[in-house]
Amino acid sequence: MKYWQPKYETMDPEEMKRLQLKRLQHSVKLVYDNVPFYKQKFKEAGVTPGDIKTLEDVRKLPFTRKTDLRDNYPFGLFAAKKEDIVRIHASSGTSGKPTVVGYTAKDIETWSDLIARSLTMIGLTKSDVIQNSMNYGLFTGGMGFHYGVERMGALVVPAATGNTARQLEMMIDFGVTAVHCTPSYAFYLAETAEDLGLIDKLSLKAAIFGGEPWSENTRKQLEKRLNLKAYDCYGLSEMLGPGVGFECQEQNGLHIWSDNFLVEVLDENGEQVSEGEKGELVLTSLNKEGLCNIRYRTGDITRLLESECDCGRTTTRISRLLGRVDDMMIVRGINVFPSQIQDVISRIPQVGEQFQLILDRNKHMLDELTIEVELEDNAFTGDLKDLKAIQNHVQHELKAVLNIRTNVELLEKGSIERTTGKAKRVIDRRAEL
Ligand code: DLL
Repeated sequence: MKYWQPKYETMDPEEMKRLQLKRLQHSVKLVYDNVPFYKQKFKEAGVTPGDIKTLEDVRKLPFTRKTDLRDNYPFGLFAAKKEDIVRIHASSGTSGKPTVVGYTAKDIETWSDLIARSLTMIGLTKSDVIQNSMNYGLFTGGMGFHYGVERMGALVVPAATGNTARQLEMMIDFGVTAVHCTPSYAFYLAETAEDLGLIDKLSLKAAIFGGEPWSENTRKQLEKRLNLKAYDCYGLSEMLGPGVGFECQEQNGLHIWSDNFLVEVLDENGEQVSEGEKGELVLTSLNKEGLCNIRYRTGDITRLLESECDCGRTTTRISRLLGRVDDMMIVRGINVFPSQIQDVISRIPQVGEQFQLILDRNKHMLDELTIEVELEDNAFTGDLKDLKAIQNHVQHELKAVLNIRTNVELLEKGSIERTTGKAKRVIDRRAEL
């Protein structure tokens, strides 16, 4: 089967716009009538549901941010009655209370179908065995994805996270053909499988990576080491969870399910960027009941791509996520994104993929950025001169991209803590000084 819901996946663009407008008008009315927060915000912006006459009118509506969900913790932004909410999930932020999101029974159905669409899109069928190595708690990557696999009719192995050797054993014993995990964890899995000599025993053909940013080089490396095809899955709890955007077999950008989400990519002044330009992804729920977010600022940076794709789907397309607006570090006045550093490191064969960034302030109150990376076993000759040369090379490559001097520290393989979920890459100690 090529498509899960061909009607929506291949809809004529003009018809899709009409559907989006109808659904946008419905969403706006839903929150206006049911969520005091939205009613108040719309009032302040001088807009009512009746003002939304075209899709472009979405720009009259105010933005919503993560802080709005936090300020209305836990259920203040829910658009459905509490008795109609059948499940909650939550995402832990860097500070304060988590963000709580709620789903009606219909939302869970919709979500499962979007995951089933995505899995079908990468060629998986009900004959596949899919291991879900994501945290099964309040995190959406566990149960959210799980129900989608079941919806498609494939066999789901709810492995959750932890015990990497056991994860590999399950993959071998159960004939697992696809795995869903964070890209950070995939490195850990690959490393462990190599150490235990298990790579040849695996029968994985696809991996679905999501939950955090990763790069094209990471794809190349992991595809080679695990002998599979790796696909990008984007999502956020505020919109659903995994499955908001997903790559097809072209592996060239993510399809955003346009019947469910209205996409804007905006510059720092809130203006729509032109095709191919970088900007912040802003999403509006078009088909949600429990939590229906209007113009939600994801904080994620992407590019709008031309919507035509050789896979035949007509949805909006975006590039892989290129970092976060708020992840940006300002080091000696220069904007630095962890994703740029990840990209440089992944192109240097003498060092591994694991890295950690430490920001300090030196005695002259100047920022110091230290990058800890692991030396690959085969790059260690025992000669200090060689180590120094590698260190200089990494520093040089980073300087060329970042335009700032950094301190590179080479560590023994395995020294950087491995993670089963999302990696914590940045330790900022500047405020402590
Ligand atoms: O991470 C949902 C998810 C689970 C997506 C499993 C994919 C797979 P949150 O915990 O709310 O939800 O975090 C959402 O994670 O705004 C991005 O910054 C980041 N993120 C998620 N997927 C990707 C990706 C889940 N493929 C936040 N590439 C988002 C880059 C991603 N960043």
